[in-house]
Amino acid sequence: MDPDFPLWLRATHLLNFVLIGILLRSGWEILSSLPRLWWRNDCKPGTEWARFTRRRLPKEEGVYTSLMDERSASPLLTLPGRKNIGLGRHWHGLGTTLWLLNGVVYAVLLFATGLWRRIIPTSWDVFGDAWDSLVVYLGFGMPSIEHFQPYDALQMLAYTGVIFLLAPLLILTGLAMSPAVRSRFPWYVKFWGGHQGARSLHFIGMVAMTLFIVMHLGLVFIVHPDYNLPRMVFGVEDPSRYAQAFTIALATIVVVVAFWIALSYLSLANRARTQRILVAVTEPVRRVAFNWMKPRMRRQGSFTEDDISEFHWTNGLPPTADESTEWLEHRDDGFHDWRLDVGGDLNGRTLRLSLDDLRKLPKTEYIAVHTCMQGWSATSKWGGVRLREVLDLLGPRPENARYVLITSHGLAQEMYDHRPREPFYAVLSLDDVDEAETILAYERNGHPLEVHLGAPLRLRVESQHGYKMVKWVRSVEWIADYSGYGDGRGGTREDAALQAFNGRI
Ligand SMILES: Nc1nc2c(c(=O)[nH]1)N[C@H]1C(S)=C(S)[C@@H](COP(=O)(O)O)O[C@H]1N2
Ligand SMILES: [Mo]
Repeated sequence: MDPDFPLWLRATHLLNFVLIGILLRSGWEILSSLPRLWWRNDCKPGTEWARFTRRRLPKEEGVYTSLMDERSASPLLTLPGRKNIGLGRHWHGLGTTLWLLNGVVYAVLLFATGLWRRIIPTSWDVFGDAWDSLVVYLGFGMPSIEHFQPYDALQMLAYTGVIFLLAPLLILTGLAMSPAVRSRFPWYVKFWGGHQGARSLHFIGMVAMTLFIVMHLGLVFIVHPDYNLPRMVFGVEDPSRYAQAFTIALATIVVVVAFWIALSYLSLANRARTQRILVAVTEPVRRVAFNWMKPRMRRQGSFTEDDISEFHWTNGLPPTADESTEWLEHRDDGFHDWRLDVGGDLNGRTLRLSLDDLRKLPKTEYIAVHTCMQGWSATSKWGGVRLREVLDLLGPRPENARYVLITSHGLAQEMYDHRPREPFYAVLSLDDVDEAETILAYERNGHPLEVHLGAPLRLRVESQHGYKMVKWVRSVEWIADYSGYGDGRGGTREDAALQAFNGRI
């Protein structure tokens, strides 16, 4: 006899439990890096609708950085814990990929086998019946077993809602936070109320999912567990095997929770290794899913003057005397003698361009949303010169050039393991360099760039998060390979926070 709850159903159910735990825990890690939520897309201090920190934000721009706002969470609770947003994001990416695969297998088999009929309601009566069940539960009673066929109306509504509304909402709002998606489909991010709308809805969806899991787990053990548990474990309705099923279910939960926590400590035991492994397995998915997206921000539906923000968060403070006296001197004389070094070994020469030289090149201007991977955003009009055009002043691209290295006058704000702070740099792939919106910006909202936002020149790459957008730029050059720079991961945030090179999400 075929079991009522076939093996594929029980297996996807168990896997779903494991993966949702990974998603929740890594999601909390990401949230702990900026423990506040907004609806306003400039994240102006004091306007957050929720916060999970006692710290008050200074109202002034450019004195407080988002790295300062990061909270350390326990590895018992988050994945991996202890201020590791880079690894948390990798786990979230891997978790999402596996969860989507598992979900697709489940949905296909659900419809192929006809089992969808016991989950998706096909009659309006379900609402009345669900109400009756609810009234029984609220009176601390429970509906008798005949109501469960195998699910009662309340279960059908809850399961249908979670699988076909809540899960898609989480996926869609998650996607809306990818810079690659935003640069290619600006209207899509606007649809969700901007980056902060998507982020807040993603959070609310997470809370709903968590509440569902708690209720679901509780009720399975409280309401006719002698039917539920043998079905879930053995696939058949057999109350005589209740004790056995109960033991297996409980042991499984203990093992899964231990597994979640073990992932945190294993990740923390060797963070560099964890990054290597997670990046290796998530990279192919990112490539297929995001790397083809090219910015289309100047098209209809893009951001307009009305979107420009009142406030702009900061990450990384201007160079101090121990970082660059050179930059401080330039700042003090209005960047008059400041020069951008263009070129290096591959070209065999270096051009030194002044701000005036750059201003004489064709100007590119567009309105764009800046997002930090930690979660804040701000919209500005950026003006500057295409990176590709600056590099072209050196002549054709050297044949062995695979990347562009951009260096800064400042040091990294902090590194993991409290290692010495390295000079801030970023490496761009040729695809990013060739995007028309990849610019060296000297203006914001029509004014020369502010000191805390990177004066006199900063990078903008619209299909990436902020960590690629080097401020206080010192030099740009073609390179063949990035393994010799910093820790060899292709950028300071890759080195310091173990973020993925060419992340795009
Ligand atoms: N030189 C330098 N550039 C930097 C940083 C930094 O610390 N130093 N932080 C990066 C990060 S993580 C972000 S989110 C953006 C923040 O840009 P903003 O301070 O102009 O808002 O700058 C990027 N560029
Ligand atoms: Mo950032």
